[in-house]
Amino acid sequence: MASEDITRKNGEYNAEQIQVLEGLEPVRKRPGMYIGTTSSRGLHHLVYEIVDNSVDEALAGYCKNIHVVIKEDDSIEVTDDGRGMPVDEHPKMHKSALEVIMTVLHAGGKFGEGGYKVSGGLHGVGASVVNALSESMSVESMRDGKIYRQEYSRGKVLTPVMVVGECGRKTGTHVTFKPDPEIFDETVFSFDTLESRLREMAFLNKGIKIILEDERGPKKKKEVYHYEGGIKEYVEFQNKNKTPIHPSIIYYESIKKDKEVEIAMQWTDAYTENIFSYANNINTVEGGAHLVGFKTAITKVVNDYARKAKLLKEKDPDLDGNDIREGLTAIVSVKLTEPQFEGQTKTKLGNADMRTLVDSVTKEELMAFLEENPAQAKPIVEKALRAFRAREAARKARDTVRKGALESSSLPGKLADCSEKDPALSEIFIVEGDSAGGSAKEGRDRKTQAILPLRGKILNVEKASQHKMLASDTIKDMITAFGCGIGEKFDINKLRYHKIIIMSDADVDGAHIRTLMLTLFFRHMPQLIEGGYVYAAQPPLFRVRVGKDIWYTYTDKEQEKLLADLAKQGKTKPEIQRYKGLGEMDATQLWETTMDPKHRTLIQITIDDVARADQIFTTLMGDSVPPRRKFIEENAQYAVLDL
Ligand code: TSJ
Repeated sequence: MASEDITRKNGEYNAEQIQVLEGLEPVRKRPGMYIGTTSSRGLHHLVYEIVDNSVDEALAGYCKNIHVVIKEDDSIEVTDDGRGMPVDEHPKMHKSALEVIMTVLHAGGKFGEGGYKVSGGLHGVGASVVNALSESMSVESMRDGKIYRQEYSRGKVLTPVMVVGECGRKTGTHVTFKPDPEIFDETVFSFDTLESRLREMAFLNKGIKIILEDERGPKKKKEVYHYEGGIKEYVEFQNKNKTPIHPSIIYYESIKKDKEVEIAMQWTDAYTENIFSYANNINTVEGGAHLVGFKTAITKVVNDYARKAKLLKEKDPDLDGNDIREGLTAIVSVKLTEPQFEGQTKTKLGNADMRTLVDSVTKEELMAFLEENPAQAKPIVEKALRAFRAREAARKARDTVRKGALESSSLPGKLADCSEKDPALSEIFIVEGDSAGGSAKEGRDRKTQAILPLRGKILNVEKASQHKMLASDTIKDMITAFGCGIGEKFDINKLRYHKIIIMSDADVDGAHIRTLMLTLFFRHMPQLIEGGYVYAAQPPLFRVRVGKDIWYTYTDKEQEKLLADLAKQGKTKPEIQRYKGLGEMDATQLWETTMDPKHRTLIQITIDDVARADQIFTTLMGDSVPPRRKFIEENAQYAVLDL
């Protein structure tokens, strides 16, 4: 395997620069190794992998427009107006550069100066992996007045690189591919998922225009993502359903030869902080050097300013970083030539020089903003002061509560605990309503399944301070039952159940309750979701009986199919019961359909896209009603689970 680092000479691209590693068979054998998963997530990843190539071309300064189309048959078409992929012959392999890029694993050109190759980042497995995992793929490169084309199937070349036409002065690359159903569990693309990532890409790379079109079904869609303001517009977008406490979005950038920093921020009246950090367009979920630099600088600058402006008295203690960041929406985006990705999910930036750079740029720029805009600085400092006082009050409330309900030795009275002590083998069902709670207690497996019935409304934590939240009995019960505490003292290692299962009705109210609980978890115990401990139970929608045979179905589609099958078998007049709520099932039915690990379906709650999840919760739970109504109308009951 040749893997020496080859840099380009005279700014010219040579086929020699392509690093040659191996063929594509391993990719089809072990797709998970290359794209993480063959689920829907892996499927969408293919699109990002291809689009990254065009974004690289844009970052190198040669491409403005990227056009993505979901075709009628769920194949994908990506077109850009860059230089067109090189087609010159590789001297050793005697193949066109284009063919090498498409058919050889880890083959890729180096962009050298002037660009940050994002596709070298998190996954960055390249076009050949997409090719290997597609039942069909074709590439066209428009270069030097000619259109070159090659076709493939499951990574194998079908045709040589041929000139198929002329294109005059036009240049660019055009790719189509259809993911292989032999590989993927799911081959239907979600417009929303693609939209979310492509929009994010457009925000992160100001000026590039990405068009997303959906040619499927009766409702064709077309969206254009094009932001001259870049991440400044991203903050505006994130805050569109929130209430800013000062008018300007603070924005600054620093562009050096091989390092770029771009930051935008604005404070709102929310109780949570929303800082999204990126390195080379990759969401650094685990943070890292750039984020540390940013946080340190903000804490120092706001404190220094507050003292200078006498908003903080000499005897007052320094404001805490957490208090300063309450309600802050910020995007921290850095680009660098050799990113070091660390951490469990390789989403933590390790490059220490990014900490000092972001720190120094932020100190200078944020201080300048506060000093030049005292009328905007004041509400920012006052918000931090209020947060500080609220946090003190919450701490006091916690201290009192800890002696009582939050003490893990005194579990809530309503909890029917399981006898198993190993958290890995224990699960807790959070059940809405007393009658369902009763059936669940009766029907459960007492060894491994605990039941916590919830009475009354769950507090909407989106609109309440931590202080108020800790006064809510339902929330206190959950915190105590889980055993890991709340706030700074939260300790995931003390979690008493490795499955927390939300069991609510399959209707709009049930979805609402689920959303309230997920909001609580997402905002105050995100480690529960990140750790994969949170699930939603799936109760059946129908019970169908013919004589002694009984079937349960969980979706309308399943029900239709069952009824059709029964009709074919001549089983007419089935007795159909539609479950309006969990309360309608007796203990045995509830066990059989929803709780028995052998037969139930659990939906694990995951959050891939924190920015989108934040918006969904703000929209669903925040103050402004019209966007909420629109969201609910568009997403019905599935929205909440499709984060
Ligand atoms: F690789 C691919 F098929 F996935 C793909 C590549 C898909 C799409 C939609 C676009 C691209 C692509 C590649 N767009 N633009 C480029 N540019 C180059 O590959 C390129 C062009 C010129 C030079 C040069 O030095 O002259 C170098 C490169 C790497």
